[in-house]
Amino acid sequence: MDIAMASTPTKSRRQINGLSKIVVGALVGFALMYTYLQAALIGHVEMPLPVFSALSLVLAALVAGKPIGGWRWSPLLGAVWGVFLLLGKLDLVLFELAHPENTHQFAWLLLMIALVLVALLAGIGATVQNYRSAGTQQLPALAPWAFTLLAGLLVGAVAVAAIPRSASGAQVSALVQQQLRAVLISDFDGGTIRVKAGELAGLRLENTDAGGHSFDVDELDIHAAMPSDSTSVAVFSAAKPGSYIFYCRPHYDKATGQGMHGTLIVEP
Ligand SMILES: [Cu+2]
Repeated sequence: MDIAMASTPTKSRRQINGLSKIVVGALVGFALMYTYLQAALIGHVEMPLPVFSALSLVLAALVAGKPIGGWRWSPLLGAVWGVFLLLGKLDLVLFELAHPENTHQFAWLLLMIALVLVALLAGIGATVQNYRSAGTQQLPALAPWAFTLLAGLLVGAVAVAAIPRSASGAQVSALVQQQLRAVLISDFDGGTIRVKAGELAGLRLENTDAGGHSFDVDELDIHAAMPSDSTSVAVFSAAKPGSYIFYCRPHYDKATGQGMHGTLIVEP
C-alpha cells in the first residue's frame, strides 16, 4: 500500500470501486442506446440525441476517474444524468409505456429504464462507499441477485408486450379501409387534411415507422393510436367548420408548436 501511495505524487488516484464500474457501464450503455435508437428506430440522426450520447461518454470518463481522479461524488453524475434523461422526456416515456404494442420501442424504453435504475442505485451506492472509506470495495453481495431480477423482469415484460393482440375498437375491413382518405406520417410534416362539417369522416392512419405515433385533435376529441407498422382508423364527425391542429402526442410540443403536426380543415 505504501508503495502504491509513493508512486503517485501528492493526490493519489483512487482505484474506482465495483459500483463505480457499473455506473461507467450504464453511462456507456446510454450512449449505445441513443445510437441504436437513431439507427434502428428513428432511422436518422436526431438532435439532441448525438449530444446525449457524447455527454454520456464524457460522464463515463469522469466517473472512471479520467482525466481527474478522486472526486468521491463523481458516481452521482451517472445517477443524476440517468434520471434527467428519463424525466426530461416524461410525457414521451409515459406514452410509450402505455403502448406496449410498439414492441420494438417498448423494449428499448424498458432497457433504458433498467439502465437508469442501475445508474441510479449504483451511483448512490458507489458514492456512499467512496465517503465511507478510500480503499477499493467489493460489490455488495446482493448486486448479482438484483441484476438477475432486473434482467428477468425486463425479459418478462417484453415477452408479454410481444403477445399479438387484436386491435382495440371497431374492426374495419381492408376493403373499406382502402376507401378512406389516408393519413401518412409525412402528413404530420405540416400537411392538410380536409373533411366536411356534419358528415361522418373516416381516416386511414398509416404508420410505416418502427415507432408508435398517434393522431390527436383536441377540439374534436379525437385521440387515435397509430401503432408501429400498422394501419388504424379514426372515425369522427366535426360539427363546426374551422381549422384545427392535428398532432402526434409523443412527438409534438404544444407549448412551442414544434414537432409532428398538420392542419385539419373542416369545410362548411
Ligand atoms: Cu409521432
